Amino acid sequence: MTDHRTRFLDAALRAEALRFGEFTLKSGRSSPYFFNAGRFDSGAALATLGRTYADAITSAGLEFDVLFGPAYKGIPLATALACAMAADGRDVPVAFNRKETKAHGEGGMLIGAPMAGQRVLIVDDVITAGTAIREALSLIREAGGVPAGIVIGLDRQEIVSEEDRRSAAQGVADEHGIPVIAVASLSDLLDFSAQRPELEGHRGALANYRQRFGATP
Ligand code: OMP
Repeated sequence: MTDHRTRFLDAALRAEALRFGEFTLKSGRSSPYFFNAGRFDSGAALATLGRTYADAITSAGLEFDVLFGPAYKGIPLATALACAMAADGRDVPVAFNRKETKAHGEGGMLIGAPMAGQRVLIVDDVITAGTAIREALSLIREAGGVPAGIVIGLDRQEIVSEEDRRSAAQGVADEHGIPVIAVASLSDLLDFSAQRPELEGHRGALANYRQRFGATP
């Protein structure tokens, strides 16, 4: 496992952003684990998170002009990532959206750097079935931007559906012709849990879940 994966999973455990138990997902599936990026709720935790995203992007060699953080959870993620990149000497523009249209003031749904004609990298928390990411892709295209890729914290590597057994990340990558990369994945979590005695009791449930909903690699 490359270092940013371990640092990400470590930080997620420490922040209790990664929890084990029984959780109902947006897709209706019942999962033995859940990733809640909202638990990265301090400056230090967000700085660590931003660093792991920046390192994952560098190691994947993604090219883009603007970062886009979809409301709500993508907003602090894109911001933390932009700060980490600035510390590395690259000042990258950042944009995000609001969920409600605002009729007064500056109006509109988009805030921050213009996306028209720019290669836009979407920054989000997690991909399960890919619904949230597809919405963000439409927003960028409506703004005249060119989606250049997607970076997420955790790829749950789940099948799109019983009929389409690709992972949702793979489905989105194929459909839109852009790379989808993750700081860490369910496979990384399984490897990581083998090194952590405190996670020993959860390994069986994670492996069963992957057996049931995991995508064909
Ligand atoms: P998809 O839209 O199905 O890809 O699911 C992504 C969304 O699911 C996220 O934006 C969250 O709202 C939620 N989610 C998590 O935050 N963490 C998880 O571990 C799993 C989910 C989920 O419901 O699948």
